[in-house]
Amino acid sequence: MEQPDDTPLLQNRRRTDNPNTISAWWESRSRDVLSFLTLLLLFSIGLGIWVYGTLPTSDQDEHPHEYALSTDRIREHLTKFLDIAGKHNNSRSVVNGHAASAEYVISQLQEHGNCDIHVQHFRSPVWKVNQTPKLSVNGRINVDYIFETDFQILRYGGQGAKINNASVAVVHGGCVVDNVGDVSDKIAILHPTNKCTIFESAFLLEQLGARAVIFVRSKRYKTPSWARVRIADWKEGDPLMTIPVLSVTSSVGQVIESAAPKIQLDIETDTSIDVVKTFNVICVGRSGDTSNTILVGSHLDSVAAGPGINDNGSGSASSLEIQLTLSRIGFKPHNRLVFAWWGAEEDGLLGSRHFARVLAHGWKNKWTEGEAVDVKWNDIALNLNFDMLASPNYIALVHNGTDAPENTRIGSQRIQRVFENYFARHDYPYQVTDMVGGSDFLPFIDNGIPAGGVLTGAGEFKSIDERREHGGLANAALDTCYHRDCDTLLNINIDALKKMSRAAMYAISTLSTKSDLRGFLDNDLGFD
Ligand SMILES: *[C@@H]1O[C@H](CO)[C@@H](O)[C@H](O)[C@H]1NC(C)=O
Ligand SMILES: *[C@@H]1O[C@H](CO)[C@@H](O)[C@H](O)[C@H]1NC(C)=O
Ligand SMILES: *[C@@H]1O[C@H](CO)[C@@H](O)[C@H](O)[C@H]1NC(C)=O
Ligand SMILES: CC(=O)N[C@H]1CO[C@H](CO)[C@@H](O)[C@@H]1O
Ligand SMILES: [Zn+2]
Repeated sequence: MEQPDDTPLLQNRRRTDNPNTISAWWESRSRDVLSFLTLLLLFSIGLGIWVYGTLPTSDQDEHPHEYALSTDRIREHLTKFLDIAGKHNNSRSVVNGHAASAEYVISQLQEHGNCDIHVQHFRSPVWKVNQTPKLSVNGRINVDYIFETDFQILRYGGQGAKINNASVAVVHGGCVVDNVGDVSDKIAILHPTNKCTIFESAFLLEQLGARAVIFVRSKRYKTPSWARVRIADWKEGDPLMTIPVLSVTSSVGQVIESAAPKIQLDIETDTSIDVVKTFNVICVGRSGDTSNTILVGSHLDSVAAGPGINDNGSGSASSLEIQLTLSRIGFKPHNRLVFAWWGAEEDGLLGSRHFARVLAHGWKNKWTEGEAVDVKWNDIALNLNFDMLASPNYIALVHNGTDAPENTRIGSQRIQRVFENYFARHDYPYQVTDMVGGSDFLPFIDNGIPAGGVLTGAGEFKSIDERREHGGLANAALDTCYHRDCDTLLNINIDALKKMSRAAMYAISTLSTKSDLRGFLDNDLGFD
């Protein structure tokens, strides 16, 4: 008699063979096979789950915006900027290729971008030196001083003049009329003080009838100064220097001051200051919370001396491509994005300063009415600034939020941390650098808006330790072509451009998707 079997199929097969012994053997065997298969199955499932769990989801899946950004396309924008500079005396400065660069940015935004474009006009003074200036002393001593070695003309130092045989007035102080003395028809020589700016001194002396002003540089410096003798945040209607303003080294200054009663000076300068009209381009995003606006800025002009492809074309081309990429992938920010391409940065941040003056202080020039920009100052939660992003011998630099004024410090530190997270995730070396001046974040942190950004360095040298950490060349400038005519496409470090533009994209996409941006910016991390 056979035991009823729960597996009829096998039972049938057994019947064809020897009914007794074989069926018992097969029965036990088949149970083994079955449990083996079951175990194998369970094991495979377990293995699968384990493998799946430990398999990293790719960085690309987690940070799609970074990978959507094409370095090649940023390079194409830079090629375009270089073409434009080539057609405008090899420069994209206010008086050369800036307008054509802006037209290119606007046409790209109109064609492929997703924003309302506003143009904001303002005036900017443009300074030019046409001939090498001359300074000589006659009388008890006779010397022709050497330009750039013994003396220098300060930027914005006058409209040019030919002064013969003028006597010298040694001025002490020079900030208030009382302690100036008689300077009328004389060349005033003085040391800068920290009681007033060099412009305030020089302008007072001009109003008191001086024919020229000479500042003596402190002993600490080997060369004369090339500072700007101009109101830092100059606006239409503010005064500018008319008489020449020079700087001499401390030793030349000593000679002139001690011989002053017995010598006369000749000064000849051929310079000009023209006040020209220029503009900012602002692209106001069409979606996202307007009361938590993120303003992404970069400057579009170059210095007069070169095409400015790294400085600061690399920042403006990157932010252009970031806006176009976000439009292309249909990015919907939680917080509105506004992109700005500043004009006249190289003339002292005048574009971003104009923007702050109009929006934060309600300042009006004659174009303000017709050109209202659809952004309120208090709606701007933060500013991200991208300047030079592709220096050939670069160091990845992140602005130090602790440098910001107290009311914007915590927010600026938070922004700094966002960039640091990017470099840490990719294991890229980076350094923290100051945030005290020199670029367009300044009008923001000075007017209550936290800011941050990344950059790759300019004329400063790389130390041996920095070379160990960051690669490249030691004892060489981070950008040897900084502010020079060789700042062309060859001056672009593509690795830096890729790394840094993606850092910018990461910060922009991360911050614009935060659901409580203001809360995030107010949250003190307890930095140093
Ligand atoms: C380029 O420079 C030349 C000579 O200095 C000048 O005549 C010309 O007007 C300049 N062109 C532009 C577009 O600035
Ligand atoms: C220069 O001025 C001094 C002092 O006023 C005068 O003695 C001298 O003759 C002048 N020299 C010339 C070439 O005008
Ligand atoms: C950041 O700035 C603060 C204040 O100026 C300074 O004390 C600190 O050392 C800076 N940090 C770095 C990493 O440079
Ligand atoms: C990062 C950087 O070096 N940017 C430069 C852009 O141009 C301004 C004006 O010349 C410089 O001061 C900045 O340093
Ligand atoms: Zn510059």
